[in-house]
Amino acid sequence: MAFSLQLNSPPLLPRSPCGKKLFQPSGITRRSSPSLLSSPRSLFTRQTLRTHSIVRASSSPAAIAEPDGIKINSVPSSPIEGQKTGTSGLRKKVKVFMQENYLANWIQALFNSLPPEDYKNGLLVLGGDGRYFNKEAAQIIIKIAAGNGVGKILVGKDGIMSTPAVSAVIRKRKANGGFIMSASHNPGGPEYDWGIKFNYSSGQPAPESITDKIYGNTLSISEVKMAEIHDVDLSKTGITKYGFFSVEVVDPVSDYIELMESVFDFQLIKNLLSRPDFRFAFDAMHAVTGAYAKPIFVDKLGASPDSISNGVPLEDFGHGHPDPNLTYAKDLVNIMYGDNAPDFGAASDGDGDRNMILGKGFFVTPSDSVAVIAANAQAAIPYFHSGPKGLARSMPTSGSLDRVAEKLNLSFFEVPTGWKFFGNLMDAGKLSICGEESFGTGSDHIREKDGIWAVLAWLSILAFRNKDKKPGEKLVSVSDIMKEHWATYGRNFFSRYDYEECESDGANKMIDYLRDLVSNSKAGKKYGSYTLQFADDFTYTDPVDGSVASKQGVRFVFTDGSRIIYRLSGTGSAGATIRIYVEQFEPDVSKHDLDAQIALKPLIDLALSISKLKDFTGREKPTVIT
Ligand code: VG1
Ligand code: CO
Repeated sequence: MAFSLQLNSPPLLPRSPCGKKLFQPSGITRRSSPSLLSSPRSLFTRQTLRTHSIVRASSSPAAIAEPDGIKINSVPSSPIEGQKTGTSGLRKKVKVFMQENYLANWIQALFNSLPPEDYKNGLLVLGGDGRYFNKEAAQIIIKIAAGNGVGKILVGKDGIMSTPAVSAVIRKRKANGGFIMSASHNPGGPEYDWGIKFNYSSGQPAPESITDKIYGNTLSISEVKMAEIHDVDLSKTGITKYGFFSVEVVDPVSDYIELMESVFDFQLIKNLLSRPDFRFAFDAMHAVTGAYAKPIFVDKLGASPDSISNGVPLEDFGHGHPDPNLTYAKDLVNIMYGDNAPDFGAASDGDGDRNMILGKGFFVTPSDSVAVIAANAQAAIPYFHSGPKGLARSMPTSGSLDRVAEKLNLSFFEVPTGWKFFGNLMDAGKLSICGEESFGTGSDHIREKDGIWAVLAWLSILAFRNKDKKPGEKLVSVSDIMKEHWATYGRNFFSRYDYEECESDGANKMIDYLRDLVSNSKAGKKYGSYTLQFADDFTYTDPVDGSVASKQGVRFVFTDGSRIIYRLSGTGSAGATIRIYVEQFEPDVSKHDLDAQIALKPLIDLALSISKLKDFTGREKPTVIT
C-alpha cells in the first residue's frame, strides 16, 4: 500500500530517548503561536477561529470555513458531565454514547486538548472491535476529524481493527495517533457498553496528562467542528478524497500479519500446527480476533479451519461477554477440560488485546504466562534473539515475573494497573516483555497488550520444545512447561476475586475504610498467621518522565511475601466493581500441584475479613474468580 500523504508536523508526543513528553498543555495558546501563523496551514486556522467567534452564539449549525472545498460547520454544544477516562478509554452504556453530542463532545474535547500541529494535516488511524454503534460512531469521528483539519484517516474495513493492530498501524504508518472504538472485554449490543480509546504517535494509550485535559475540555465545550461530507462507505477498501481531507479504508489485518511474521518464526509454528499429534483450539468469542484468526492461524500457519470457534465478529458478540477468563469463555474451558481435549487452547477479548492460555485440562494464569514467555523468549522467539531488555508487570500481577527477571539478571519494573504505564519504559529502551494479571501480555513490538501475540508466543515455545520430537513420541505439553517453570522458580499461587456492579457507595466506603486501616497499620502487626511487612496505597513514579500516579491499589504485604490487594475497577460502565487480588509464594515442589483456591484459602478468608466486604457490599460471593 502506498501513501501519498507526508506528515509535515512532528508526531504527537514523539518517542524521545529521554522520554520527555513534548505535549504542550493548551491548544488555544499554540494556535496563536507565531511559528504556526506563519505557515500556510495557519491561514485556515486563523480563518476558522475568526469565523468561529461569530457563529458561537448561533443556535443551529453554521458554516465557519470552506477550505479546499469542504464545508466545516460549527455545531453548538454544551458540557455533559461524566466524560472522565478510566483505566483504558471512556466506557459507558451505548445508550449514553448515543445521546446527542455525547461522542462528538469527547472527540472535539480531544482535539481541543492537542497542539494543532499534532493533528492539522496529519494522519490518524481508526479501528474498532465491530460492536454495536461502531459504524455510526466511525462516521461521527471522521467528520469531526475533518472539521478539525486532520489530513487523512486510515480506517479498518467495516470499522474493524483490533487494539494491537491499531497500535501496530500507527507505528508503521508513522501516524499522529489513533482511535479505537471498543469497550474491550465489556459486552456489546443495544443494552450494553460502548467505549473509545485514543492512542498517540508511539501507538501507546494516551497518558493521564492527556486524558485529564480531555476531561477538562469536556466541561467547557461550546461547539463541535464538523465537516459537511457524506458518509464514507466502510465496506470497501480504497481512498475517498474530500478536498484537503481523505479517508482510506484499509485491510485491518495485513500490516499486523507482517509485523507478526517479523517477530516470530512462522515456519517453526507451522511445523507444530501441522503435526497430526498436536491439536489447537482458538475461541475468538465473536469479537475482533475473528477477523485475524483465520488469516493467521489457518491460512498462514496451517491450523485446521475447525480449530477456530466463534470466528465471525458480531455486534453483540453473539450475546456473549467477550472476556477470556474461566467464567465468560466457558465454551472453550469446557472443551479444554473435556474428553479428548485439544493440546492447546486460547481465547481473546472484544478488541483483541487480552488472551487466555489453556493446556489439556490445564489453566495458565496470566501472571504465570508472562513469566514463562519471558523465560523462554530468547530461545524460542526470533524478535528476542539477543534477550529481552527488561521485564515489567502491573502491581497486582503476581511476582512470578520478578523471579525470572532476577534469574536472567534483567531490569524489572512494577507499574500501576493499565497498559499506558508500560509505554514510557518501552520508548526508553528499558522494557521488552510485560504483563498484567487481567489476561494482558505483550512486548515492545507495539505499545498495547496483544492477544494474538501471546498465543503465537506460547505456540513458539511449544514448537521450539517439540521441534525434534518424532511422530509417536510424547510431546512436551503446556502443563509440562508450567510445572518445569514452577520447579525452577517456585510457584506464586495467585487468584483474583471480582465483585461486579456493586453499589458505588458501599464499594467506596470499603476502600475508604481500607485506606484508614493502612494509615493505622504498623509493620509486625499479626493478621491470623500472617505478619504485616507493610501496608500502603500504591503510588508510582514513572522513572522516565517523573510523573506520579497515586491511589493505585491498597496493599497488605506480609513478611512471607504473601500479598492482598484491593482496587476498584476503572473500566466498568455501571456501579462499582471491586477487585481483590491474593498471592502467596510456594517454593516447595511437592505442593505445586495444589489447586490455587485451596492453597490460597486462608489468605482469601483473611482478605474478606480485613475488608469487611460482606458488610460494606452485602455480597456473599464474587461474580468472577480467576
Ligand atoms: C482492567 C484490568 C487492567 C486492564 C484494563 C484494560 O482494568 O484490570 O489490567 O489494563 O482492564 O483492559 P480495571 O480498572 O477494570 O481493573 V482492556 O482489554 O479492557 O482494554
Ligand atoms: Co481489551
